[in-house]
Amino acid sequence: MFNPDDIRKEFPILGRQVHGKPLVYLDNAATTQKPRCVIDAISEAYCTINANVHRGIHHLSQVATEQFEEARNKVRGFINAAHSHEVIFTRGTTESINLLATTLGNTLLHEGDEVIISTMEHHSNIVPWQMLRDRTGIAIKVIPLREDATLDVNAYRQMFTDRTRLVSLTHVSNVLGCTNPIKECIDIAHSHNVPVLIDGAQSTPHIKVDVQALDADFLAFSGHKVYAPTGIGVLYGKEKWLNRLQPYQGGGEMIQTVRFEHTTYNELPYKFEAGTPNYIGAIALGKAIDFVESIGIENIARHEHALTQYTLERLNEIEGIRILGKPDGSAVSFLVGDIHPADLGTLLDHLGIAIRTGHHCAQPLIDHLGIPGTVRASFALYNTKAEVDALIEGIKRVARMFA
Ligand code: C6P
Repeated sequence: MFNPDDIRKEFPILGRQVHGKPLVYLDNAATTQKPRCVIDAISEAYCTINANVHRGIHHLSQVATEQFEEARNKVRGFINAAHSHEVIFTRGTTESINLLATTLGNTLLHEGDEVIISTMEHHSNIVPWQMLRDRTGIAIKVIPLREDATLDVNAYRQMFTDRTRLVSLTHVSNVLGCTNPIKECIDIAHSHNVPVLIDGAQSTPHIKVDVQALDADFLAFSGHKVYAPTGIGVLYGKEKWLNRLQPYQGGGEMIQTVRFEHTTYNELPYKFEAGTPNYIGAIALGKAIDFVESIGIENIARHEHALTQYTLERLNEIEGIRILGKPDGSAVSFLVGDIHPADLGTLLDHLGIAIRTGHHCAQPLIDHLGIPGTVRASFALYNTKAEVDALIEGIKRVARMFA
């Protein structure tokens, strides 16, 4: 039985107070808290098996390498990739997208080629393509939104030309909390022989993302949003695509032979993992995946969805409430009358309630909506209805102060 009250006991930080009040942590889209098993895995790895991976003949290095590769295989299972060598460890979603943009730009994209993104992208899925545009002369095309702030799939359908080379799209918006029809978008792109990168930063922690069922060509996500530590993330790529790309960075591990005249590169995935990887982070990510799978991603999705629905219901009690878009996942963005999001966020913080305010690293979306920013509550598996009630009472209290 899924019981958030039991699950909370696994997260030491949830027991602390902030400004003398019990912590109500509703900023999970920014980062999730860590269960004790993940925290312990980091400590245990440093205390018992720490050694550089893929380098040493000695026992510790071999055990560390085994655990590192086991973690890669856990990630493979988590996203149902066909092969573990299709899983590249990075620092997070941002580095994964930069890796792909850089290497596509060095290899397959040329002046006049087009990359399609959407109005609701995070800066991590905008700026790397702009940098590539400035370097190579590619064009960026932006999928518009409908009146209700959902993706305009009909407009998207019309955007393909014979120069379209990639679609790079967020699965779930970090601001609007809506889930894009990613399978449909992938099918449309594939009908034009165009590959798709899914920004899975906000989907992988909350819903099953099966790269084979979706037929995704690439997927980027961050460990720290899936209960793992910071500094570890993943770029998944289909073998056939990764084999066509040149390495991202040069250094140790990504080579086969190095001579001053000529260097040959390692096989997948190592070709894209120059230097000492964050193997402790990867091992801890493996532990976090074990944790999520022991609870069941479907149970997590159901629980968070119910919390979101309950939040929407209760927010509607508040005079002047404006919900942005059509949230159907684990995050809700809103505004209350004329209260500036930063003011509301600061006052809620004094009640021990952690939410995020501002543009959420999606300035073009915020500009499109014509607002100064939003207040965002975002949920994880350990959040409860009582915490939603605390949020609503907090907002009402702030609203009374501004009345
Ligand atoms: N969004 C938020 O509070 P990194 O920083 O690399 O782990 O993730 C970047 C990123 C990429 N795409 C989407 C859709 C995201 O939501 C994020 C991170 C956080 O909304 C921090 S800005």
